Order: sequence, then structure tokens, then C-alpha cells
Amino acid sequence: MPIEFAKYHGLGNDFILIDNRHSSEPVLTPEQAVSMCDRHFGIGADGAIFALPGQNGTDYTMRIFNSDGSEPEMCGNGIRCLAKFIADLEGEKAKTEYRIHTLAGVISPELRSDGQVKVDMGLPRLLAAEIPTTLATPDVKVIDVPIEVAGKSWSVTCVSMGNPHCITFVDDVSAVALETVGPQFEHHPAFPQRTNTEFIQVMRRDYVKMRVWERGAGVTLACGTGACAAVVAGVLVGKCDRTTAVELPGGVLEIEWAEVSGRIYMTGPAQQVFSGSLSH
Ligand code: ZDP
Repeated sequence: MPIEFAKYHGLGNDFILIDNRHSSEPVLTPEQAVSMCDRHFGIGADGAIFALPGQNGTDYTMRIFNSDGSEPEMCGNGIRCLAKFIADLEGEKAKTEYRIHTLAGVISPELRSDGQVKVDMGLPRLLAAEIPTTLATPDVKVIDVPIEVAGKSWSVTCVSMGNPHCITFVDDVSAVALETVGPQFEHHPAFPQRTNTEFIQVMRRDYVKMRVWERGAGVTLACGTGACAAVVAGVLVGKCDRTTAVELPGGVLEIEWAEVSGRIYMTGPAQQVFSGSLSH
């Protein structure tokens, strides 16, 4: 039986989307997802995302495999793509807001009339045990803490958006040797679940440039959870406003860390590129 898929991207962070409404287990194994994500031997993507039936009163469940087959708890750009994908699947019955069950809790994307998707990303988690990281004792936040990576001392702030993020502020983001430094952060013993790493250059209090090394996916053009984590870190270290635009290689995400509720809102595009069917 051929499996239908659609390819979407959010700011160049690209995903294979699969209609998995008939089953509560992903129709691809992590190994199959790895070959489909391969840019030469497969479709090519940073991850594979499955739209499964909802749980506990939610509309859908999202599962995602990174391009290396590991399973992250959440994916910010991916959930914008998922929202567009399910609206496309539902056609006339489509809603403008969905409640999605993820391994990081319930996340709610809203399809706006201007084509952008605004996502309530929930609350950031800041305690060392929640990241998880051993850079501080379990019930302490990791803000501006030194770490030795690739023969250099970096000052980092750690934020979980359901998935782990390590943020470091640099003078010139274009000068960071992502391909060599990134994997050394990802596999550093201070991060038992590995980590995504964001390098941030503050242009203004409300505008930053970011490059990312993603756990399980390497260099990507954008990372939604990473952009949220970066703004939280920017606010915590006093460099950013609560509403800040994050410029990634693939484009700009608008992030707001609401003062009263403490929730994070991410707004950005998501777009279908093509659809097809998998041949095994
Ligand atoms: O946490 C991880 O393992 C990430 N690689 C998951 C994917 C995050 C993503 N880039 C995002 O936009 O949040 C999809």
C-alpha cells in the first residue's frame, strides 16, 4: 500500500507530513523516517510528522521523528506545518484553531486570515532538572552559566520548551563554526538528553539574529522552539524585550513571552511545497 505524504516547510525547516488519522501508531518506523528524510536517497526533510487521532479531548496528536530517527517532545515550526496540513485535509470542515496533544503537553495553533500561524507554545520550563542539564543543581535555573565546549568557555542559559535548548549570546553569529561547535554542545555530558543549541546576536532589544544546531537534525534553517527559548533567555539575561523578532537563516519569527500568563506565542509561516506517495 503506498503511503501518501505532503511536504511542508516553515521558514525552510522542512517536514514530511503524513495523514495518520486511522491509527494511533505512526505508519513509518523511525528507520523508515530516516530514509525518507535523506536528501539524496529519499524525499529530503528535517523530520517526519504524523497527524494521529487526538487524546484527552484534543483534536489531534502530533508525533515527530528527527532526521536521525530520534523523537523530540515538540517542534515549533513543525506544529505550524501540521496545523496547515490538517486544515488542508479537513477542507471545508477545517477550523481556525486546533488543540494538539504532544509529548510536551497540549499546544494550540491558530490559523490566521493573513496566512500566518500563531501558536500558543505554553510555558517555558527553566529548572536544571526540567531541561535536563547538570549545569546546576536540579531545582535551580541555568542563567548565564559558563560551560567549556570546543576548547572555549561559553556563557549559556538553558530553557525547555518541552525539548531542551541551550542558548548563548555572541557578538557575531555569522562567525560561529556551527558544524564543529554544534555537535559538541549536542553531545556534551552536561545534557543527558542531548540538546538543541542556539547562537544569538542581539541587534536591538526587540530584534535578534539566530543560528541553530538542532539535536538529531544538525544545521537547520529555522527552529521554532529554539526561537521561543532564545527570547526567554534574552529576557532572563536582560538583553531582550518580551516581544522580540527572531531572524533565522530561513526568515523571521515573531515571539511574545506574555507577562501575566507566562505563556509563549510564536507567529510565523507554514507552506505546502508538494505532495506525493512513498514507494518502498
Ligand atoms: O528537540 C529536538 O530534537 C529538535 N530537533 C526538534 C525539532 C525542533 C524544530 N526545529 C522546531 O521548530 O521547534 C522542529
